Amino acid sequence: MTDAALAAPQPPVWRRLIGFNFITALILGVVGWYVGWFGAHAIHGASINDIPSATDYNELSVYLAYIGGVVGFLVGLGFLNYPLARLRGYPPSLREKETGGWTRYFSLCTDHKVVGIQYLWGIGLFFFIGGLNAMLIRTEQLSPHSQVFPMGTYLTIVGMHGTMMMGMMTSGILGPFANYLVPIMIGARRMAFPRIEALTFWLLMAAGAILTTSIFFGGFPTGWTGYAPLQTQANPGIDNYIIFFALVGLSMTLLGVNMIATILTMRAPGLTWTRLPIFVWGVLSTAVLMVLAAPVLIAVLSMGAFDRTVQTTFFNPSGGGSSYLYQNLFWVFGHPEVYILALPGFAIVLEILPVFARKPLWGYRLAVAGLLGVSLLSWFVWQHHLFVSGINGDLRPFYMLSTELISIPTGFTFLCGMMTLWRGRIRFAVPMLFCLAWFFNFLIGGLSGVFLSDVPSDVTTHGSFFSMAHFHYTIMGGLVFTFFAAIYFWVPKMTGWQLNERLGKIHFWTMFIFFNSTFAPLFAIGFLGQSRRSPVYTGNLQFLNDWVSVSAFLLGISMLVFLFNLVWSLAFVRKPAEANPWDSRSIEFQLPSPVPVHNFDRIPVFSSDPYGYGEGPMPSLLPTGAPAGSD
Ligand code: HEM
Ligand SMILES: [Cu+2]
Repeated sequence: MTDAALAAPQPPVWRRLIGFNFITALILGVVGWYVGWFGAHAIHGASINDIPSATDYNELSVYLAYIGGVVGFLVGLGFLNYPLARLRGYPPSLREKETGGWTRYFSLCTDHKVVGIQYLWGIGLFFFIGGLNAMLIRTEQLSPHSQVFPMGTYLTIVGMHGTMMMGMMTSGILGPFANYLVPIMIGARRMAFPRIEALTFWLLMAAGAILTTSIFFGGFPTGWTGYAPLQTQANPGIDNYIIFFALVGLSMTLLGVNMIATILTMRAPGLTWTRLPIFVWGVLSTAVLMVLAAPVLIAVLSMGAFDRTVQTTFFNPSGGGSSYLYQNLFWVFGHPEVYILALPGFAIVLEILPVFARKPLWGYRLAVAGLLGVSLLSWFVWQHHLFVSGINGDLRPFYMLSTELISIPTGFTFLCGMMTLWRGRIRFAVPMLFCLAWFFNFLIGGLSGVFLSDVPSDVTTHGSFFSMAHFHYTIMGGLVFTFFAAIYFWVPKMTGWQLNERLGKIHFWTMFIFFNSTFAPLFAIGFLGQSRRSPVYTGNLQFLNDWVSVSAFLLGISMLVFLFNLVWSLAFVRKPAEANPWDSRSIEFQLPSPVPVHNFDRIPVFSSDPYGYGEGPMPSLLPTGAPAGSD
């Protein structure tokens, strides 16, 4: 708490624990859950005397219980206070921003920097749970027979891992880093809708808890795609999947709207479109995808929920529905979704490379065109997921072509990145290492994607471990590596403490090596015929599978190295971070670490883009006129 504003006397801790905060939210969440649960039993005609003892479930009870729980949770955090106060005639305010101390991380806070840090820890928690599930999958795969878990449990673990990872990492960059950085990078003091910003975070946390508790309702057998008709027939654990993903969709839509509104309307004087940091362009193109794709997800899941509760037949052929409808709608969301994961990664690479190559970003406009081109094309490819579904084969050539076209704008990103490195003075700091690894991993991910987008080869690789290897190379090798680049690059700025460089390098090298030794063999395993979502494989694949499992465990350990670094550096060593440890020209590094509550004393005026390395002295906003270096 370096901030003078926050050093004002705080009420004692016991006083801060009473009121609208995390504890109240948990209590009201449980209350809301039971209200919904018993309400559903009442609707189903249980007599009032039976309701208190109603421990059986019906479909409706699971939905109403969790909806009640989420509402109670949000009310407990205080999300109704402001709208109600306004209805009673109180003037507008941003009072939630002024709170200080650690308790603000456990409450509704409208400071975009607090929300960014909340997101980092919150997503990190569920990423860890998703990772543990991956370890369990690889434990089962140590043997060619179903050995460790019963079949249904195994499927639940696979689905839980995939769904958790997709749902959480979708906001993996925009949640922590765009919320924290976009206002600063565009010279604003807050996001356009600060309460909606906080809402997106708490919705996501509620969603994560709901998916995790799916195990109490028997889990779900569908994997992360939730295909009907399996979905319609599954036990109530799938309701948790549906509520989880619908809430994630809601959170994504609101996050996207907020980003678009902020970037369009709140840029400081002089910040023209061609001066916008490339990271902000990446956020904008992702946000557009979020706003257009996520509502489709909410819609398709709602239809599934209706099929399960009130006997509609959207996806049920016997009532005139079709499971193709589910598959199409899901992938109309699902394919843009994979670019919602990938684009922020591109943006981080392009943002960080110039700093460590000491060169301006090469081909700025081409890079922007690449980001926008990917988001546009991603709408025209979804049926490549249905090549072998039996749907009309005449559609195949179009989707094959459109999918391959995406490699052109993606190539722009590669080209701009490579040309920025060309003849640069490269420093191999930890964030840079993670960005360089992105080139390697994403190239393999992209090239293997060609085999899946070409119908003749997809017919044999679809549904095998080959596609598993492909998308882990793009999502984990692409997005998750840049996620760590962003952490090492910006967390010192966000927290004010340095991360240990040596541990960072150990983390990088172990993660890079064991990531590749986990996922590269999966291409071969896929070609040799092992199918996805099955604990059983032929005996001749055991050696390769054991190799992969051991590598995966070592990969898991490399994550523990990171976690250790984080906790050790931030909680114990606490070496203060400099304002500008990387000699960056970007505006957030011209502010003190951590950034003060109001970001800027005066709103800055921009006169150039942030990539003018080698072009005169660094800009300075530091209040003390501290040396910002020159380059
Ligand atoms: C420690 C790193 C990881 C390991 C060892 C790992 C391993 C696995 C394995 C073994 C499967 C199941 C394959 C099957 O039988 O179908 C799987 C599925 C999946 N993984 Fe990962 N994974 C890791 C990280 C990630 C990350 C970071 C993401 C995304 C952000 C991710 C997304 C997925 C998805 C979407 C599925 C598909 C689930 C489904 O079939 O429904 N994984 N992973
Ligand atoms: Cu796709």
